[in-house]
Amino acid sequence: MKITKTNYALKESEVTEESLYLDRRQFIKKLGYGTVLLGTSIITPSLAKKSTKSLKEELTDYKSITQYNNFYEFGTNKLAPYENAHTLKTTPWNIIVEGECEKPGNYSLEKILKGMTIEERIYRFRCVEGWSMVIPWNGFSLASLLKRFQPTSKAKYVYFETLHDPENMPNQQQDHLEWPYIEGLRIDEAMNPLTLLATGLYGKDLPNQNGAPLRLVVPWKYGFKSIKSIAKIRFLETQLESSWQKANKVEYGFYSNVNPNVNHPRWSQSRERRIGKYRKRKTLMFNGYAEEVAHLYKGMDLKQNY
Ligand SMILES: Nc1nc2c(c(=O)[nH]1)N[C@H]1C(S)=C(S)[C@@H](COP(=O)(O)O)O[C@H]1N2
Ligand SMILES: [Mo]
Repeated sequence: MKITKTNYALKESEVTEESLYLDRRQFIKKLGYGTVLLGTSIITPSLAKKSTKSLKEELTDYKSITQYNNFYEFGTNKLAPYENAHTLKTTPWNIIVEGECEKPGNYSLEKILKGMTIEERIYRFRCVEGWSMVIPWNGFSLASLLKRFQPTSKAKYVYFETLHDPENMPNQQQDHLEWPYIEGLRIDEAMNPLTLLATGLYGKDLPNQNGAPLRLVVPWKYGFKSIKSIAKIRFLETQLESSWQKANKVEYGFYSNVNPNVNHPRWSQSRERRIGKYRKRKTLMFNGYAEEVAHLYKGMDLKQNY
């Protein structure tokens, strides 16, 4: 099967109830993608295990996921991205790759996606405001893309930039944040198999308000780390300040790991409310992914490195 931008997402009819309960490998087999997908290196045992574990979570409905968003380029209230993001043109889309890697350049996203494997997984995705959603993303692991650019041994961090286009992103004409939006990860965080680049959700192409055509999902970090509409990737030896760090260093740190024991200066991070649910629930360390990611922070004081 040839994978192009248009058939990259699963059809809605393929995201069945059953698909949410099957192990990902079985699911893909059932869909008949078979050989194309199963021979790939990105299907790791930890991913397969993770998917069965997270499959127990009840999904947030499509309407909430796509009409309650943070995308400041299109306005600061939660409905604004749904109302305004249609002005963003997502094809053609290019990604500039710079810095500490062997293969910098200006890449066509369409070309990158051709030949990429599909991953359908459920990722829990949580936001610093104290609400959370469970979203069935589709996309691929960030590592599988970054490896193509051959980062050098000096690449200790990787940074992402959202498109800078004040004409089509009207709020970039206002200074809510310093534009373009930037976010970064330590290279080992970026290479962790849980770190995802999403191209769709619920089997459909990613809506603009959720960060089309390509957005980061870091399931164990607060929502703002998940940068939308990525137009640039930079490999760096040193840390930079992200947009939120620049906006408020005291409130937003580089790591931004979900941590119920470390509060945001203005609110507790010990509990959260799932969108659509009344009762609050306890927030889990690393958003429930401690088994997969706690080793990345071994020996670090997470109160200092918030
Ligand atoms: N470019 C860009 N990316 C962004 C944001 C933004 O304002 N601009 N908001 C972040 C925040 S604060 C959150 S909570 C998530 C929201 O993602 P969602 O709207 O798909 O739920 O996107 C993150 N990525
Ligand atoms: Mo957020």
